[in-house]
Amino acid sequence: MLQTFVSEIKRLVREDPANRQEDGTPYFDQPLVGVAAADDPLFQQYRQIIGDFHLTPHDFLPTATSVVCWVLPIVESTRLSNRREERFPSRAWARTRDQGEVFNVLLRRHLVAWFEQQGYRAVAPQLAGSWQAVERPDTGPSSNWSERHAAYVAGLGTFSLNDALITSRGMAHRLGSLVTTCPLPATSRPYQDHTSNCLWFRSGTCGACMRRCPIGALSPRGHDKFRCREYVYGTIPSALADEYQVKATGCGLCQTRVPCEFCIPANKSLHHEKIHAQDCVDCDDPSHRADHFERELEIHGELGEEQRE
Ligand code: B12
Ligand code: SF4
Ligand code: SF4
Repeated sequence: MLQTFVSEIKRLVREDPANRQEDGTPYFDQPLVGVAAADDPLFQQYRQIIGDFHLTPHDFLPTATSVVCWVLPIVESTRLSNRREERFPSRAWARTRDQGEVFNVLLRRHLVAWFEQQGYRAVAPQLAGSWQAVERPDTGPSSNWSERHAAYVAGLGTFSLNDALITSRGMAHRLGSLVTTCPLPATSRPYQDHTSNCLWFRSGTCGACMRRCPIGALSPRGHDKFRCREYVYGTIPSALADEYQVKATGCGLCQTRVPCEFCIPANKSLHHEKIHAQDCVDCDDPSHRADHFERELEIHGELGEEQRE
């Protein structure tokens, strides 16, 4: 059954005209799919980790046995266009947030109907009447069903310094999920803890996403969600919504031109970006940048005194 489901979601991503940009390029590449058991203890633990407002799969569908999650990787041309930006998202990124999510909503609906055609019940929490946006001083803007946390249980990726989920296809993606009574085998979680894929937590290096955020919403203390939201839902749409012909623009600068953009970053890596040198911050031409290389080396095995120096 899982294979038939995976074939169906892949077919929709490949063939559905709603997954097409203005020039015919898809919004999203082929999806990653993971399954969690509806009674996985993590869903109960999320009521402490996230907050007591967070619902479990059984709150959405009391007889649910499985939670199916998918990752829709954003296509390379869109990622490349956002990499070039320093202040606001590219048009392609904004349209992916706006129109790409319209496709993701259709996908949730279609996949719920697909399970029902197979004789099971299914609910997409994000579209359910009981789904709610929640705001509290301790959690900031959040919701009572976090698709990233569901995808973490389903073995699809781990959290990061900038909060995004780093999957085997990186963090430039959108997520979807549904709960169903169809019994499916749970996917294993190929990580040690909830931040294993992020270099900041894994090896105390990187921090590239902090330098990418144009408003300083990322710091060693993490993600200032209030500041980020004001920018993503206030400043950027005010400046660009009409020009891009969208309602929502997103931002995602911290998800592009970073080592975790399209893969799980390796410890031993060479990372290159263009930065403003301290003495040229006031330069009039924004295309003038200094080259900034970061090289991380991981050495295995016994080393002699001389080799250590
Ligand atoms: C509210 C919201 C926002 C808020 C707050 C974001 C946030 N970090 O929570 C604002 C408006 C700022 C926002 C902005 C953006 N968002 Co938004 N947003 C949501 C929404 C609706 C709910 C998120 C939620 O409930 N989070 C719950 C909170 C509590 O999670 P958290 O703070 O990240 O969790 C931390 C703790 O739980 C902690 N933790 C501590 N101990 C433990 C232990 C364990 C075991 C675990 C697992 C975790 C854990 O780990 C986490 C990281 O620190 C979701 C859709 C959905 N229903 O999921 C989209 C969603 C998260 N957004 C998304 C995106 C893409 C964006 C933007 C990039 C905008 C854009 N499209 O360009 C920016 C990115 C900002 C950022 N750096 O995260 C995607 C994320 C996909 C991805 N790549 O990860 C989602 C999933 C939408 C979707 N369906 O694809 N968003
Ligand atoms: S850019 Fe670096 S520090 Fe930021 S989330 Fe990615 S791996 Fe972690
Ligand atoms: S999405 Fe938020 S945190 Fe990321 S670069 Fe934009 S404003 Fe900064």
